[in-house]
Amino acid sequence: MAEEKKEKAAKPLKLADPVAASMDVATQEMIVRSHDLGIETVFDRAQTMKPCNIGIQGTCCKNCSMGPCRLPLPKSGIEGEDTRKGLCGATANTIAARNFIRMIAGGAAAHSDHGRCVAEVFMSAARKETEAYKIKDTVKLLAIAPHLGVETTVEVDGETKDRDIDEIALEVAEKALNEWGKAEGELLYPKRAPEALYEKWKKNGVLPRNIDREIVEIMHRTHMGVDQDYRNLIKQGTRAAIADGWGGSMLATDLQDVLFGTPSPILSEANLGVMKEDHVNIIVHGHEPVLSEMIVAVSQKPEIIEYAKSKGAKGIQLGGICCTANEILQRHGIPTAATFLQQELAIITGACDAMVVDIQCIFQNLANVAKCFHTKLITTHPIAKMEQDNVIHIEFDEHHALEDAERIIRMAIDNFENRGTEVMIPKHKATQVAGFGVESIEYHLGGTFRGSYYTLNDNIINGRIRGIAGVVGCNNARTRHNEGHITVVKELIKNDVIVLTTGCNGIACAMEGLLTPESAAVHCGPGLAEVCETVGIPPVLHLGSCVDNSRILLAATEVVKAGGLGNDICDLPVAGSAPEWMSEKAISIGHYFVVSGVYTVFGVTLPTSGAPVFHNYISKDLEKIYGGMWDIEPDPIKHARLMIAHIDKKRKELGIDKARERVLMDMADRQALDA
Ligand code: SF4
Ligand code: MSK
Repeated sequence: MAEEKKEKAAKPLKLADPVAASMDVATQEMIVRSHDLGIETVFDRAQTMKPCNIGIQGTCCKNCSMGPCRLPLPKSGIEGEDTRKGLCGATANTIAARNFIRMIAGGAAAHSDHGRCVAEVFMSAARKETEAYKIKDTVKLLAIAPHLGVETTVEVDGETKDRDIDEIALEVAEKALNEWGKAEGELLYPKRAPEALYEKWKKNGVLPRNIDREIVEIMHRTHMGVDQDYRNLIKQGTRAAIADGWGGSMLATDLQDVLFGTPSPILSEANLGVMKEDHVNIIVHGHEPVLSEMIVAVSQKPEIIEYAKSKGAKGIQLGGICCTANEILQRHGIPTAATFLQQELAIITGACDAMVVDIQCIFQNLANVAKCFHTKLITTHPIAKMEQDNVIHIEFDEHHALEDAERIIRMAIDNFENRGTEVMIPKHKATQVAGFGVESIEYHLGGTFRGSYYTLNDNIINGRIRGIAGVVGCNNARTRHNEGHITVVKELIKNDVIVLTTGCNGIACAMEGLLTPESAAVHCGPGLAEVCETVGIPPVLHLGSCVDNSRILLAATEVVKAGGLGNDICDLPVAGSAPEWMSEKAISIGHYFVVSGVYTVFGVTLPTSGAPVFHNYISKDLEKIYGGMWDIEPDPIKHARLMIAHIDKKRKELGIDKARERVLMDMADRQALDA
């Protein structure tokens, strides 16, 4: 028996098949290298560790120590009354709803706590307590001030004068920070939604009171023995999700834009091939731009570049992973090194001199991989440390931000000479144009005379653009890396649906070359290709990081405002998707899309399958209340077609389905003429 046990423990990890694990060639090459070097990655662990069959259905409750109570759906399904219950009597619906809204709480907390951190730095900048951060984009400051109830003008002796910008910044900082914990009233930003949507939220009693309260209330309601009605539970999930999308995330995006600049289209590159063998490679990874902005600034200082050269490097190459990548990409064109699932591979190149991590989506296994190389792994945030002893913690503080950034960069430079001989950087990288946002879409697709989103709406109405899709979210090691993302997006643009992307979907699309205007001629249907060619935009517009999904909400609001496509987001020919989601943040994002009126399809799986009544409620019934609904479809082609079918349904309801038929006929006629 002891022998048998020993043999079991010594059993080698099952290795991933590189081609089955990822569609990306650089990733495949690096998985092979990891196997050659005997270093385990997430792709291998996904072979060995299989998900829990009950957890995946959403019906395992461990909210008290009488459990865990596990209520899987019987293989034969449920016939008649569903008698499954936990020790306390909790039904499968209650358990799945509790788990689901706890995921919303986790996601909303992550986005919103990130936002709070930015708001605190913003306050320091407004008070001029720090040299490192300044109010950079005063136009954006003036644009957001009224939404926070801050006046931008003042009456002096009967005359209207512009208010002092420092005064406005300070009041914006105070009002913004107040949104997390104010004692009375309701959150201010949801009023930015179309009026019909705001009224719907009001009528249904889901307007958030403040950001923190809605998250705390989820933890209370889901405690053992509190809320036991899946409809009431998801109602609170709705309140917290709105507090995320139209609160914490939107504030994070806005305040980051004011501090660091509102993005505008910018040229860059993506994939592991952006790392350079003869440069000091510093990879920043996580979500918050407050430190990475400083790293960008310091890395460009002539004396720092000279220091790198004095150590034998030709310069400093910054690269990003996950949404820290998206933040510095959209404002500075810093290339994107990797998606979420490639993070270990960036170190396995042997050329990563320092990996600087902040918060969210960081694998603890990075520390184990870093041990095999010279890479300095540096944690920087007080709430995100690692237990392994090779990890260096340099706590970042906005009051000495530039000094912290310089210390980190010098550490990376000093580490350059410690590289082993075994460096292998895959050659693969692709060009991308990123940095789109509500403002730049207006610039590219707005009307000359009427401003706003007139041209975009016009092209939707005349059918050249069939509809708009927001395709976002993570990678998931339970499915082939990037395949869901790329297949869904290609199917959409082939059918003239313009795609707005964020997060790791944006990175995946960049790696596939879909973020260039030239890709329109290759991959798009004739209508969308014509629009992209005319205005010079890619068919997939990268709007930034996870918190920047708020840009998609505001872009949809602008489409409503521009007119001709109904009065509410749920009237628009739009759909949402997260083909390879994995994080709690994705569930919060998905839910605020749904309750903002967007039909939203998730890939992989949804933790509701063990509770069909609850699942039915968040799909069919929520549509009757908010106009949006959840759906699940793991097959990426079917997934995209569900979205297109929804877009067509909305076109029909708007009475613009005929216009599209006519345009397609025109194209066919034109093609016939060309032949
Ligand atoms: Fe089981 Fe109820 Fe406790 Fe959950 S709360 S673990 S269902 S007894
Ligand atoms: S980083 S949350 S894996 S998108 Fe925002 Fe990517 Fe998902 Fe993290």
